[in-house]
Formats: sequence, structure tokens, C-alpha cells
Amino acid sequence: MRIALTGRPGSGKSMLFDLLEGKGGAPAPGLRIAHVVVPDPRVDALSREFKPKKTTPARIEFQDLEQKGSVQYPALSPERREMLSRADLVLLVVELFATPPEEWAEEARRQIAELADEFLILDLATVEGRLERVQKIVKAGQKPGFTGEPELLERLRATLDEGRPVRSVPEAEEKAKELRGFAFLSGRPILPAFNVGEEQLGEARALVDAIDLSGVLQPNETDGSRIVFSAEVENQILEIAEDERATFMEAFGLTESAVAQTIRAAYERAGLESFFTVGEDEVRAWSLRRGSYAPQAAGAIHSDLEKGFVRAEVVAYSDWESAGSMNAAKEKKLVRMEGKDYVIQDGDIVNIRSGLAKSRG
Ligand SMILES: Nc1nc2c(ncn2[C@@H]2O[C@H](COP(=O)(O)OP(=O)(O)O)[C@@H](O)[C@H]2O)c(=O)[nH]1
Ligand SMILES: [Mg+2]
Repeated sequence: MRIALTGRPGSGKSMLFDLLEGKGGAPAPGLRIAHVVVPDPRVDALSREFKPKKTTPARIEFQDLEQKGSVQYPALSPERREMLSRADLVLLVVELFATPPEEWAEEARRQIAELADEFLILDLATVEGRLERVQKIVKAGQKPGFTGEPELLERLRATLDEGRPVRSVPEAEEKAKELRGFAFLSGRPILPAFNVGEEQLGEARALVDAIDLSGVLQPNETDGSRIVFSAEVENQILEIAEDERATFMEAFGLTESAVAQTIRAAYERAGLESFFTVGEDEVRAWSLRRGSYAPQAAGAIHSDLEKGFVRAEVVAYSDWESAGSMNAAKEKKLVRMEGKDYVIQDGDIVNIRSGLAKSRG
């Protein structure tokens, strides 16, 4: 999964990116990319049993764009548009650290709306441009890009005209593959991350959770956990000794770091779960969309495994854990044979049997 950061200049994007990347240092201009580990104690436990040559956690890709010179905002530069349109999720850093708390609700809504509106305007131009071309193609007696394209584009134009994003149209979701070439910005879900000041951190969680974001975000984007952090305080945390961090965080009423919150919220919003492959060579965690079938899990590993999918040997992580080892799980018949209709569950330990190739382990 790829997540792109955006927000007003000075909202704290680069500070958050530095935290995610875990490196620091002066950012060079241009696109920055970090592959951030998804912390998962289950991977560590599996690694202890299999003692593999390699342990590979799941990762999420984060991107930040450091632009040269003065930046226009919300007018998005072509580079920023490109970055955002290719992301699975847009992480919008909302600046609240310089805003008095009584103005947070209004200010948060404004910052989200200004990005969402910019997305609508740019997408409308994309749709209208494509419609014009498609109409010419059809007039010339040729086929459009895909069946139903002109109708879908008309529908999208009407939707955008009403101020609603591409992602509010279910048919667009279905046609997502064909539509990808257009890289609609409003097709990307928005996940806000609220950057608050040190003094407000104590009350920030309750205040931010109370902000009504209906109307500026899609209905399914307003629920779920909200990322509330102080980039300043997070940096202070990094400066103190590791064994003193918990006490320091407690003093601020923090239970989770900005990085942990961001990864968890991203997983939740993108509807991701993890499954595992195990063996002597490698223990590995993979991200998958919730509700995916066994062949799609195979496809996440390798497209050949999906093509040649025969069946999957599956044991739930909790069953493996209670059995105590993989052999014990097998003896207790907790390892199941599943076919192509099996829906992968979070924490499944999976071994794909394929006619074309065999998965590791
Ligand atoms: N006081 C305070 N200042 C912040 C915070 N986050 C960002 N800033 C200020 O904003 C400046 C720019 O932050 P940066 O992460 O580069 O913003 P970007 O333009 O969104 O990438 C920083 O140098 C800080 O002075 C914060 O949490 N508290
Ligand atoms: Mg920056």
C-alpha cells in the first residue's frame, strides 16, 4: 500500500515523514519515499519457531514531496498531483498547532475541504477532457476505452458537478482498473492526521474526536480512529532514552506514538489485514484487502501462484499459538485444506499449493 502525505505548507508533513522514516536529517527537495515496517508481534513469534534465514515484516510505503521555493496551496503542483493520484490513500496533515482550540473544528473542516475541493476541480477537468475525446472516438465509429466508458464519464461529470468525489460512485470502484489511467484525485480516500501543539496535547484527543467532519469527508471516512499527534512532542520523545519514553508519554496522556497511530489508522482505513507465510528460508507478513479469497493471497506472493492455485493449507495464528508449534497444530488437525472460495482471515498462516510453483515453506 502506498500513502502520500499532503497538507498546507508548514503543517508538519516532513516532520511526520521523518518520524515514519526514522532517520531525520535535512530533507532534499523532491519526492521522498519510505517503506515503513508494520509492527506485528505475531511475526516475531513465528520467527522464533521457524528460525528462518530472513524475517520480512509487512511494509507500507509513504511518500512526501519536498518542493523547492514558495509553494502554492491548495493549487496543487503537477508533481504533487502525480504523487497523490497514484497513492492508495491520501494522508492529509491538518495544522492545528498554531490554531486556538476553540477554532479547531472550523479550521480542520476548512483544511480538509480546501483539499477536497481542489480534487474535485482537477478531476472535473480530467473528466471533461476525456469525454470530449471519447465522443470524438465514438463519432468516428471506433470503440471507447472500455464498454460503458462514455456513460460512466457522464455520470462522473454530474457527480463532480454536484460537489461529490469520484469515490462516491460505486460503478467507478468497479471500473477502478480501467479508470486508473485517469488517476482521479477524488478517487483517493482521505485520512486526516491532526498536528497539535504541545500545550494542547492533553485535551487534543477529546477535542479532535468531537469534530464533526461530515460533509467534508465521505461517510465511511468520518468514523474509525483519528490520528492526533504533536510533531514537536514526538521529536522530544526521540531525544530521551528509550526506557524513559513510556513515562514521558504517559505525562502527556499518550498511549500510542504518531507512527503507530498512523500505521494502524492506515490499515483500518484501507481495509487491510495481514497473513503470514512461514518456513526455514523466510517468515513473512503480507498485507491483503479484507475479504480477499485464497487465490488473491497467492497472487500477493506471486502472480504464478495465483494462476496455478490448487489449494491453500491454512492455520489460524491463534490456533498455531495455542497448539505451541506447527507440528502440534498439524497433529491436532488445526491445519485446514482450503479451496479457492476460502476468505482469508487476519492472522492466517498460509501455504499455497500451486500447479505452477510452490510457495516457500
Ligand atoms: N510548534 C510546532 N511547530 C511545528 C509543528 N509541526 C511543524 N511545525 C513547524 O512547521 C515547520 C515546517 O514543518 P514541516 O514538517 O517542514 O512542514 P511541511 O511544509 O508540511 O513539510 C517546522 O519547522 C516547524 O517550525 C508542531 O507540531 N509544533
Ligand atoms: Mg515538507
